[in-house]
Amino acid sequence: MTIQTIKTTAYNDQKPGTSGLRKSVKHFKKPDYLQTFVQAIFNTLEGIEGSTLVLGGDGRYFNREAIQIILRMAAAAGFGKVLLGQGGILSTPAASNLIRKYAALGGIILSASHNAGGPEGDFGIKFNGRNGGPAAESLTEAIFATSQTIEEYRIAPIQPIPLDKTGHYELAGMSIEVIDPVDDYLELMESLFDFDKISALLQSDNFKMRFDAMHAVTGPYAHRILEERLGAPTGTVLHGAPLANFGGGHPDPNQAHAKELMSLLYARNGNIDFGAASDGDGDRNMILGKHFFVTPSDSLAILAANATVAPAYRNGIAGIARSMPTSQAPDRVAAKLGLPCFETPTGWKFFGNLLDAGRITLCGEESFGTGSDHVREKDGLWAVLFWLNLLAEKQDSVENIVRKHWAEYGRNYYSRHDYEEIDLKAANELFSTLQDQLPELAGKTFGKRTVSSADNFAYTDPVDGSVSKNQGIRILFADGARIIFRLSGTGTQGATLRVYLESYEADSSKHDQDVQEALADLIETAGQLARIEEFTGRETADVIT
Ligand code: VG1
Ligand code: CO
Repeated sequence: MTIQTIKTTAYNDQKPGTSGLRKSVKHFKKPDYLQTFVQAIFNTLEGIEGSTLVLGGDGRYFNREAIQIILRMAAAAGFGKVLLGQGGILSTPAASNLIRKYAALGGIILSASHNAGGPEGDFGIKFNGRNGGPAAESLTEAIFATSQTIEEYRIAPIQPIPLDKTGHYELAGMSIEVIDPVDDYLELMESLFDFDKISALLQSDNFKMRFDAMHAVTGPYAHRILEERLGAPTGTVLHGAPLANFGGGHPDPNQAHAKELMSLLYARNGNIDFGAASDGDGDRNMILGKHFFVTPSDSLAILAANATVAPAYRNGIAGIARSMPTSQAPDRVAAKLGLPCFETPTGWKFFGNLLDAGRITLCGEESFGTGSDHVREKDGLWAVLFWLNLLAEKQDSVENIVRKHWAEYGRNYYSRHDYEEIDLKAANELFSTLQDQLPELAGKTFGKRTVSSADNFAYTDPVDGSVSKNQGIRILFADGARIIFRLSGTGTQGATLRVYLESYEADSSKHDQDVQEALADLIETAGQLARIEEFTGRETADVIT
């Protein structure tokens, strides 16, 4: 079959952000925009000939068209085989698992994660490498460089293949396996957790759970695993049908966007004991108890402290890593267990080397991301099953488990304030204002707290020595409190300012404060130092989690 070579003009804005290339659907529909980026990936990769590519996405608008294009380009590039999720569906952690399990060269995951979908929403594309993890910075830089000089792309002139039933196709010398997206993932989860115990819990009359798939990719996974395999009553999974526009909302599992689940768990006479949700591509998780929200940073700390309840981690864990803005709660657990604890920049790609080298077993981010060495992505349903395993083992409520943890380790009051879609120029000015103050901040006192140090976070990877600079401004206080400022690398409109606030309280008689009240002085200090209202024109944050 003759491969077509199509002349094209390079774009100069295909720089991947925190997690792949993310733009509005409209942007992705510019002439050959997707093709140019995919060709840049293929031109950058080595060893394509005859190798396997994993392909799937979160089901959002443009997913199916993009898949047909990528299949034809993969055939032209010389891949031997594509493993494709049925219906074009693969959650991010399931794709990571498939890459590892079937020794693929890598995978392309079509998702803009928690960003809204639909014709007016966002689209995205990420490349994961042989280890199943997001491409390292060196690779994304190389792809970006290639994308700017692309002059043509190559595509096989084959017909679209049917996506909706499993099957095998041979096209242009490449085989395509359309596989069930859940099978391999379910098998992996069965190998990690005590399914008998979890099953007994989910079927008991004293325990009620709701899982909100937010009309995103985890619907099929949750129906199959929680309801069919583990026997949770039908109706446990909410919004389980993936929709191209996620029903119109942001598939972002947090207090602001998972309102319906929040109201179920917080209902005055509610009887739901455990609530959970995941995001567009299935890598995030939110954990709720009855009238109780578990801060993602606490969740990582609690899972680490109790890891041995799960068969996979019965012999203990090697170490923990958290992204820099994540609260220091996990550090206290690591210290007590005598384990190493690493602080990485935001984004899962920075955990890959530590996981590959066996230096950590668990890792997480404040942004509702938790994971382990079972794959190289954060994993929403994995976290939910881990919590279910913990609840089944402890026979205690979510709230009690968290309160006991605080009593033992102290509580890290924590919150993130997001100012969305602000003016890019103003955001940059805000950052230079902060940067200019950094040298003089140490020793200054704000209310009851004194700054111990202030810097712009830089990370040296302990495994390969690579250095990543400008990863967020940190203001650290002598009492363990912190204020961190970052600009989002996943937004598609203007700039999004993230302000992360943390304050430590050892005294368990003071663990009942309202989070925003406990952090009120830090919120004020952050506002003063960064002149937030002046630069953003907003009195308060748009989203508070
Ligand atoms: C956000 C989160 C970050 C996460 C990233 C991808 O990035 O803060 O912790 O790794 O999203 O998650 P940013 O640059 O906007 O702060 V996902 O679920 O979009 O793949
Ligand atoms: Co995601």
